[in-house]
Amino acid sequence: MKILVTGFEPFGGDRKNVSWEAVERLPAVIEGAEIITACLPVSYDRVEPELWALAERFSPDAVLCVGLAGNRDCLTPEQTAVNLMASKIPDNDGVQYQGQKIQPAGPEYRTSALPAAEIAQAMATAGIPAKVSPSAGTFVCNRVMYGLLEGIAAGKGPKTGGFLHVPREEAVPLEKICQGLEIEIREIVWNLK
Ligand code: PCA
Repeated sequence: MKILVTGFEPFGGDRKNVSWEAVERLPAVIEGAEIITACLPVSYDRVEPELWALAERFSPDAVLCVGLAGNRDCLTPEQTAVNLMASKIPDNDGVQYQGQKIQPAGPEYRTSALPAAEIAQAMATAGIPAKVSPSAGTFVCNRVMYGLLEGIAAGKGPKTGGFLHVPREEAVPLEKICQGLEIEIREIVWNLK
């Protein structure tokens, strides 16, 4: 079994992005599954092609994308992606959408293929600050989650996948973020077995 786990490069003037710092530290194998890691660009337009290029290259059974939610104080598995792009800041290509749809003919929302509430509960039980989130926002993280769920629904390769937002290290230490991330991956592997 193979799981593709992605983090994001820094954006918005930050020098690092804790999502990639955490993903980078994952062990090569979790519960017998091979863990493949990659860092995605904070680009509305390039992020999805890059994700599917990785999926084509590695044929993962599941994909978990991880990103930073700088204003949150705990780990938040995402329940839904919305068909909307809008942000107060431009992405790393200088692109800034202000209300455009991701897929003009696509559904308003796509629901995570992963049991987000159960995963948040499993983290909380292990002492990791975590809470399920109803929405991945409207920036690049939501953009890639929507595209990932669309591809899974269309039978593009991975059987399942979803999105995890993590807080800044000032809110939750990196070690705890890494532990929470591993808990989510174990849940994904158990569900696939
Ligand atoms: N967080 C941003 C994009 C990249 C990241 O790590 C977001 O929440 O959309």
